Amino acid sequence: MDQTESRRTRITTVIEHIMEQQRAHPTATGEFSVLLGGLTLATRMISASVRRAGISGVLGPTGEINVQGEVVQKLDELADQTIQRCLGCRGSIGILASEEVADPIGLKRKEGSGKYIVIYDPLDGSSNIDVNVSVGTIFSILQRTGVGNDPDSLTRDVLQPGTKQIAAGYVIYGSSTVLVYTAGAGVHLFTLDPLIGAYILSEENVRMPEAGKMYSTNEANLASYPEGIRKYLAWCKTPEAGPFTSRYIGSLVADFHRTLLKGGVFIYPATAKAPQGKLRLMYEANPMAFIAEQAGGMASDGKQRILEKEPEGLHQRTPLIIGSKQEVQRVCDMCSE
Ligand code: FBP
Repeated sequence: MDQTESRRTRITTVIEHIMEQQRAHPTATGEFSVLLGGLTLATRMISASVRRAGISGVLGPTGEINVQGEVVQKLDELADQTIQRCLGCRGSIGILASEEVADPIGLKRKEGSGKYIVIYDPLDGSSNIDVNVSVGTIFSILQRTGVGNDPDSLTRDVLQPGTKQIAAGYVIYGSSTVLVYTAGAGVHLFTLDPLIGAYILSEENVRMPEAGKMYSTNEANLASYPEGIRKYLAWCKTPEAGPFTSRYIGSLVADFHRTLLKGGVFIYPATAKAPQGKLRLMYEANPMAFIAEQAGGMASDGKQRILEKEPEGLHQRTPLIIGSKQEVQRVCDMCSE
């Protein structure tokens, strides 16, 4: 029985898995697994809230508008507060940056290094919350480069390119709750066992298929898509290319998770409504791009590798083309013709 087989049959929790990975790092202090412990606790609490949403009065809007100009859903707010509570008390974290909060939050540290930055989308797929369709939490982890706690120093520290991520992941609250993460040594899946309340290793070193005849995009926006994207989607419908199928859930976590496991391509380009694209670079595109590349896939904005984009703002948007290498490359080739 090989090591992976024995690890799976041995019931491995996510914290054990990361501690085993960290053992390979001579400089590891255990602070990272404490951080991840905070994230797994927060997402287990959010998972419980999502599952009971219809009977606990947390469906619907709060009436607030967030920094994106979007109506804040009660579950968005609950998820954000839960993450701030669970991570705010962990000494290894120096800065939190949330989709729901305009500026990075500096955490004054008595103990602990405060060396980590956690950038996150507390509840992705807001338009699907009230209709019981999969939503999720997305996170990206960086290391602080500075020490200041004034707003400029915090923002300067957060605005690092995706190549600087030391870990990234997401939790999808679907038919089951699944945590997917990478710390730069492959992509691993953990399923939350609601009976014991622990994330258990369910798949290790996941590989995204090199190709896949499935595209995922909101074709209602087709008329205002860039020409290269329209060309690619038209090509997918030709006998020469086909048969392709189309799948679009409208929650990035769910559409990306399917693409990770089954292959294909997810496309959210610039549109008339969103000339820079809709999805956010720091807490949607970068973490998904890190996972995609670690699984053998690819992520681009049509011109540039997502992970090499120099960020200019915490909430900046970007076009996103992500998925199987062959498909993403084909889309980019058609965009550059
Ligand atoms: P938030 O819900 O976190 O704001 O994320 C944006 C999002 O819902 C993505 O999950 C999804 O891919 C996209 O917007 C759907 O956009 P549209 O409704 O325009 O297709």
